[in-house]
Amino acid sequence: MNTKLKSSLALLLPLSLVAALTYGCSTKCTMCGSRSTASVPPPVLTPLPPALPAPASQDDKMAWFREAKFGLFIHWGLYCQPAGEWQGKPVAGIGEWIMNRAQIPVSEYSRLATTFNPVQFDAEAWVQMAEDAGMKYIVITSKHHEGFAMYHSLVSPYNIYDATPFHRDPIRELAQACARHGIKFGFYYSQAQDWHEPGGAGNTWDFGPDDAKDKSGAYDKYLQTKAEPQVRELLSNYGPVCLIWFDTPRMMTKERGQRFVDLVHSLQPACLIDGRLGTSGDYVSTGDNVIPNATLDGDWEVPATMNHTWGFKKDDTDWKAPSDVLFKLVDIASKGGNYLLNVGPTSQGIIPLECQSNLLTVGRWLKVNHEAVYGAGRSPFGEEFGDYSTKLKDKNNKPLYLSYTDWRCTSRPGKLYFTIFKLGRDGFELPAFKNEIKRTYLLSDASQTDIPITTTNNVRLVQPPRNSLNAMANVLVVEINGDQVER
Ligand code: H79
Repeated sequence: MNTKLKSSLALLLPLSLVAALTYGCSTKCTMCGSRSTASVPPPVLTPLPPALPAPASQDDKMAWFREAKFGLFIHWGLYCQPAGEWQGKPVAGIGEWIMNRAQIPVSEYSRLATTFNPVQFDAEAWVQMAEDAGMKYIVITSKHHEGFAMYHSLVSPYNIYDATPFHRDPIRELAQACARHGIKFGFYYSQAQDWHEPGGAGNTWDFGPDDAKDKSGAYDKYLQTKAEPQVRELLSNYGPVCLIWFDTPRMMTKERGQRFVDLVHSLQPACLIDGRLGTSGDYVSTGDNVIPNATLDGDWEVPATMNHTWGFKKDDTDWKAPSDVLFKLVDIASKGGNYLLNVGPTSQGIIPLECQSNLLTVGRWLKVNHEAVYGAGRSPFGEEFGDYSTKLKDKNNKPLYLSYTDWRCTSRPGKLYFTIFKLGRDGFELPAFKNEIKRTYLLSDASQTDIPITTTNNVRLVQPPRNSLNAMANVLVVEINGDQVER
């Protein structure tokens, strides 16, 4: 449309209509918020970097993980097509469990592959989103319990490259994009449950009870002919793998678990193993969406999701608000852990836009306040986390734990970062400690203007300038004498 016509139209028509006439009249997708349905051309494949050398020590091995704090979990599989609905009826529960919850036979469920064609998938866009959200690693489902490989597997034809019209390997494309962006890349792999295989755990509706598979040797056959060879492929063909995220270790004896450990160590000694293999890994995984009430020693990670499902469900748009995600991230970091936060892309290959937008808001905050999060140490306090109610009881009739959400503290030698979520009228009351305070300033203040502290009756109050505050949270840096807090 020429400019003259456009401007004369603009006089007569409302702006939105002009935009529609100018840019094409696409309606907004009610599921993911996307306006476009245009397919994205596949990237040209370039060589991937080699796997990393063996780390010199466990500390060396864990270094990137301890620095990272925030990762993107992606649950993507055939289940994103039914998206929580089977034969016109909603199926309760988490979306990636639909095959189990609706007891769908393998013969029917596997037909989902024939229509899976996520033509809007854009690895570059996903990785850019993760980077902009301030996430340092990505973990994607290479195979979930449904048994479908989301990469080009030579071990089983039940994979996205061979069994779908898409005929591409999104894992390969993501590996390449991650390498380009300096984002670590790892895999979720469901080692025990595989509802597609007669010997895999979990599918009792087609293949009978699991203990029979264990006794007959079918389970070991599944492990040795599918799970182990697929883990071998993932560690051989996709460049450096930062971690493997095993899950639900059903019938995973020490011996069976050790075979996976040996495989990972032999192929990529720098690759971490999560806490759900069935034998001990490199770090502890908390329960799904479970944030501990206090600091935990050692290395650990909270797997959690942006809404109430992991795989995409069309009727779950209850995204966590940016302020909630930010609180959880700082809360977890202050307790010594990492936050692996999940999104479920659609069958078109789109991460729902509102979910993206909330993550990007967190990323903008982190751009300013990154020093308080990445590589930062635990809180030296603890009273900020919460306390047990003197009145209310939990479901086990024990005193109910009430979480406080006013502030969290992270640390570095000689520095405390108080991330303040709720600033009282009188300012922020510093917790008691003996160290002399050298300087106090807002992390968002490039000039690091010192904020005076007023002390009355041994209570130290800091009153940050109100005009420059972020609506979600503000980080007060307190530089102290001595590396550690003395109380
Ligand atoms: O991948 C995500 C979940 O699918 C997976 N872990 C996260 C990271 C997971 N596997 N099992 N579980 C979580 C526990 C599942 C419990 C339930 Fe159910 C699934 C509750 C409702 C559906 C199984 C089926 C138990 C009751 C019905």
